Amino acid sequence: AYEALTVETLPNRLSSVEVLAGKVGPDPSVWQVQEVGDGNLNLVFIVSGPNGAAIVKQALPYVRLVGDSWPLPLYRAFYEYHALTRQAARDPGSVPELYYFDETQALIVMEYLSPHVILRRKLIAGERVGGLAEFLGRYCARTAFRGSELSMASPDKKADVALFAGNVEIPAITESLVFTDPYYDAEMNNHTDGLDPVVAKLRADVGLKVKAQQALQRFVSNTETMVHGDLHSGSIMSTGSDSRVIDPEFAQYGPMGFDIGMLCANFLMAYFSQPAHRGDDLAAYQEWILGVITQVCAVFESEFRHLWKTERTGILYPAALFEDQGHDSSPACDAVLAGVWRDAWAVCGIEMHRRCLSLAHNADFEEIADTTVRAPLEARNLMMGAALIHAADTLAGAEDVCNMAREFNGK
Ligand code: SR1
Ligand code: MG
Repeated sequence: AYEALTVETLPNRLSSVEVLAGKVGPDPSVWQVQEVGDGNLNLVFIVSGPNGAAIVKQALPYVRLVGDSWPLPLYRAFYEYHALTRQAARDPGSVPELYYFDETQALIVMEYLSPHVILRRKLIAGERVGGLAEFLGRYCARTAFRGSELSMASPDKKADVALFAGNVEIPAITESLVFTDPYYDAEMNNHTDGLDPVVAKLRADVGLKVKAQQALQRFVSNTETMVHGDLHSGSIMSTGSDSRVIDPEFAQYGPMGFDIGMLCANFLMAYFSQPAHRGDDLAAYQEWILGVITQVCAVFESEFRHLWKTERTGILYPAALFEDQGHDSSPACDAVLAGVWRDAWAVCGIEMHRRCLSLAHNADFEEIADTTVRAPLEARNLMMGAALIHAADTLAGAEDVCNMAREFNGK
């Protein structure tokens, strides 16, 4: 039967997991175990010993952030395991190496990334990460393209959509906390003192709520690729020059623009929160963040177009209809990408809202202790989120988005 691990019980309970003993050391009595989970849901242990270290991640049967009043199925570890295997195949080297999975115990043993730290911590500390935009742009394009019928054989895609359709409660969190709760007085919501007038303005904007619900409709009904589902800066670990994506327990089949939209939102929130974290180098660091957004989007586009030309092996836009007849298929690629960006910018604005208004906030703003400093920065972020949602169909590209951010940052 399932039993949550503790720092004390882990060595005995996992002593027979050979791959763990191989990574850490053969004698569990000398393993050192630290619980380091700082997310909203799970237990995360670093297990170290004479041979090295490994991560043991175990799902809890409830939401850690809230407590056992909010039960949550253990099966999310199953989907995380399957998502990790697909991400590793679709963008090799982008995720931690998987060592072992125990479905009953809802636990995954995987590579200990060191000296990587959570990217959000680096952004708050004003650190730069080499190759970040290239890595993330490629990751988003490869996983979007290779998880869709642009690349996958139709029966494989259908089987995978069916597999992930068993994950009900986890996407439901996103459906409510991300897409819906920010726009009404939901029970678990909270926001910083001083934001009431901005919040009232957003909730009075019927057009905005329609657009947010349209984005939700696409999120729940458009299963075009396997998305990470929670690609924020806390789901990325980096050194000064290397990055990996972690934590795909929110994986589901959804719109191709979802991950890159959520990702850009988290860079924008890092941008808007910087005045509280930086001194002299504020302007330069904020511009570095905007440069990352621009570059992520440019790399996404160029990688997606490259895959379109070289790996279009699925049922969609087959060469038989285009290249084989001497027709250029790039207008079709343009049209697909236009849909991706429309979805991405809408999700981006919605994520900017939910992290200030719904249950789960982010450290970029939350660690600004003085709420008279925090509230105006969050207000800029909220207003830009609304502008993005309204303009999602018509934005020319990431440069437009960055110019919009510069404008709101000056307000
Ligand atoms: C109750 S879970 C709240 C949030 O934590 C996860 O990391 C997801 O972002 C989710 O929306
Ligand atoms: Mg997570």
